[in-house]
Amino acid sequence: MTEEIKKLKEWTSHSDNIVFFGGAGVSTESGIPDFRSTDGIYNQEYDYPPETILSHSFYEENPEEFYRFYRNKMLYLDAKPNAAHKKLAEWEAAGKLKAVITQNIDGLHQKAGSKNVLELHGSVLRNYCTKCHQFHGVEVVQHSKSVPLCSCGGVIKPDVVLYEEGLDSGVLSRAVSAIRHADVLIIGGTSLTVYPAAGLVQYYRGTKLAVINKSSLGRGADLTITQPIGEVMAQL
Ligand code: CNA
Repeated sequence: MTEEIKKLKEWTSHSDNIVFFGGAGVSTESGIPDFRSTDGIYNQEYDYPPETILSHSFYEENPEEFYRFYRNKMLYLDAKPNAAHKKLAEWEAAGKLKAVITQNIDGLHQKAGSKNVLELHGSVLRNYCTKCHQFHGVEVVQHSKSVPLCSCGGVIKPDVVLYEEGLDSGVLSRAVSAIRHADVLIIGGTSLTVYPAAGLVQYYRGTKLAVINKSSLGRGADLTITQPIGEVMAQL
């Protein structure tokens, strides 16, 4: 065990107010590609950059292309939680962790057993009709050949925050409050480049900010670990 991991273990073993803030890198060890790693979605061949396809205006103007990309690149329904998701759920059950704040939309934290998950960008598992507002499971989107439609004829939209769309203010304020009151804040598997989510970090007031990220974020953390997050969390 490295000195950094030893230190994080010491912090987390003495705390009952850990908050975790994570991104796509938390799920790469579950086989879901992130956006910005070398094998991430940004480096795969596609007609448009993901930020363009996953924007509200693109969704409105090219719904068939949006759903083609979405079905191919955003749905990993067989993925299983890895050691990072599991450790966070274990800490919550033991009364040590207050919240998981995630930019991920894959539902893996809940699959691992976490209860207080603040999904800043929504979830692929929830989908709703834009006309009659009925909720639908992900299968309707997964198995649709083109734009998924409700029995009422309305378009079914994933409950996922697209670029150009606003975040849920209730989720955002709960995230701010959790971070503001956290003792240990662990930021993991995120490039911290997507706003407003990335700006949440500024609300932390403590002195135990740990970053676990494969690439350096170049920010003033109290502890930085540049190893795969699942491997790190398995040792805590
Ligand atoms: P990102 O910009 O792709 O950054 C991921 C970061 O994680 C990078 O800095 C990587 O170096 C790092 N990383 C990758 N694998 C690991 C690992 N095993 N251990 C530690 N670090 C690792 O992703 P962000 O979350 O920062 O960007 C925000 C977007 C990506 C959000 O809007 C998400 O909805 C979106 N996204 C989500 C998923 C998902 O739900 N699993 C997948 C792909 C993209």
